[in-house]
Amino acid sequence: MAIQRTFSIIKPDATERNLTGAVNAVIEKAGLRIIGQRRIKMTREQAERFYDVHKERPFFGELVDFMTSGPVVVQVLEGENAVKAYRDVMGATNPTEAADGTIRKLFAKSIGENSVHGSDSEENAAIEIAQFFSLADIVG
Ligand code: DAT
Ligand code: MG
Repeated sequence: MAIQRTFSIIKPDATERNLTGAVNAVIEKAGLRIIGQRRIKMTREQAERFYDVHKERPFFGELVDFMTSGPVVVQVLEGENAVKAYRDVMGATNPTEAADGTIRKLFAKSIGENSVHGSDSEENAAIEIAQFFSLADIVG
């Protein structure tokens, strides 16, 4: 498998508890390199666009409220098979179903406040990275 890039967000429940470094330690221990990183406060417009695929789901409003409730850290991660490698180390969406040692098992508060986002395909990774980063801010 080739070296790949994926997009990550450290969500407001994690930044609020000062867990950015703790999440990054798990990411780096999994062999992924953080090659772009920025702390931002998402606007509603950004969050709605980012989660557009979920706009018909009953939790959409709650999700946008949460993602705009505090600072997030947007990241570009690089490594071998990075999309799947990051999904594996994130753990299941619902932290009660997440495997031991995963970010969501370690830190997530609930299925909604689940500490991290990671792209689900290489195609979506490219779209999501472009939404938050310019090329000059990614240094591999
Ligand atoms: P993932 O973040 O694991 O890719 P997803 O794409 O299905 O999961 O959903 C995006 C986010 O929406 C998820 O991280 C948290 C929220 N979410 C998903 N299912 C939910 C539910 N049943 N109730 C509340 N929030 C939910
Ligand atoms: Mg998803």
